[in-house]
Amino acid sequence: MDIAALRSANPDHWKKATAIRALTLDAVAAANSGHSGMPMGMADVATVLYEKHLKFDPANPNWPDRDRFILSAGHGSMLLYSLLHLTGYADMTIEQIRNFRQWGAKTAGHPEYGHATGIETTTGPLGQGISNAVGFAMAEEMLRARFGAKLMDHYTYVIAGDGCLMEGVSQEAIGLAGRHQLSRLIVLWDNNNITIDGTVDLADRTDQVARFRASGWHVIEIDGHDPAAIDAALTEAKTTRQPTMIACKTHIALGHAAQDTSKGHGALTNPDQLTAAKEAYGWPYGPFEIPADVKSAWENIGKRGAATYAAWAKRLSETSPARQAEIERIFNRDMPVKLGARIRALKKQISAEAPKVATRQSSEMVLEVVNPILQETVGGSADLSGSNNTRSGDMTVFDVDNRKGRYIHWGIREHGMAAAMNGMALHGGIRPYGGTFMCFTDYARPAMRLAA
Ligand SMILES: Cc1ncc(C[n+]2csc(CCOP(=O)(O)OP(=O)(O)O)c2C)c(N)n1
Repeated sequence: MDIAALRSANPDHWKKATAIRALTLDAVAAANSGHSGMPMGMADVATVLYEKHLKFDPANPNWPDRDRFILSAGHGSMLLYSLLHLTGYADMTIEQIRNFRQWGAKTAGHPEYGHATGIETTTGPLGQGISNAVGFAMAEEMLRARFGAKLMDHYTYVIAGDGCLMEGVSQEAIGLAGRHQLSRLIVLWDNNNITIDGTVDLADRTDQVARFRASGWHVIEIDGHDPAAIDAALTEAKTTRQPTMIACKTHIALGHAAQDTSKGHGALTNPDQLTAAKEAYGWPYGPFEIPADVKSAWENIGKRGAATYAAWAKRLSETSPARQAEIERIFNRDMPVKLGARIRALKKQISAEAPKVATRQSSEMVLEVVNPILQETVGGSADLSGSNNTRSGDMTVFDVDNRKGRYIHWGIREHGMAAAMNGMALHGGIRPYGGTFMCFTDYARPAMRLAA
């Protein structure tokens, strides 16, 4: 790869992307562990995404109508931590970056939900993030249908690697997204042909482009180091009726001696090679040092969302008080007052009548009371609706032409169902539940473990 040519082609972009690469190299070197190659390879894609497309406001990180960014390739956590630090998330200080992977720091080896703002979900177990993202995108569709595009109108972006796409759960996610035409879901595939053991063909020869197309996705193939191509692909992705996969051809550990090798995947800590990489980048700064012009360019990107947030908050304030209260309630996960009285009445009735019913029937009796009151519940089953009794009488089926539907036919996809439900819950405004038979919950276990 001709680094000098990349530098001179887009000097301003190069400096911003290089800040990510340099912070990654420094943090991994200081920790003496971590994954350098993926953030170095995807820095260009991430820079264009945050600079030109992602709707976010570091000052209001829980804004319900923000775009969601899911780092499915969670081992590349320094990509996310760098972005959060550079764009000005208050809790992602340079001290946190310096303490990458240290006890008590927010900057865990893999991003953990709740440790720092801007981390939308816990990733690390490959395949989970892209599968969570299906739930995030479904939640957005449902809430846009319920509250209107003035209040709910955002995208879910995912960075996924070869490992995410090899994990079986990704097929369940891809199939669901294609079937439901989740056009607000945009996956950026880090197509670098490298995993830990070597090149991808050691273990896989799937034509990923054909695979996504066969599942109903729009696919775009680009050079993942060309900012104009990245920008154009993201723009195109927003015009389609299908979910979009952008295959970003990249070089793992770009500009380092380990570039394009499996050595580049992990911790690049050799001091001479680190110095040589920074020299090639034209980055003469000390460890963790970001020059003021680059930092302020990134901070300006972070401030860009403030006006969009303010406009959204104004639109919210102009809707009816009842609607405002409802949005606040569902995102705060509060219960409607009348639910308690209805549950008490049901308990009283059941204890008086003492009916002999199967557990799935008693579950259904509760759902019949809860669902009409709790409009944020979303039910479903992995093709066992009639056996699990998960659909209450008031629920219609979620589909392309019925985004208000609150019942999902997940198909025979227990793992994908559970992972998507995690995404819905993390999106906020939705309370998902799903059913299958007890023995098949083993198929959903990785996602259930993450939920726990
Ligand atoms: C479920 C699961 N299995 C194994 C791993 C360990 N692991 C972390 S990264 C990785 C290789 C992933 O390759 P790729 O997605 O191509 O990442 P890149 O080499 O491009 O950084 C593996 C096997 C994991 N994180 N999750």
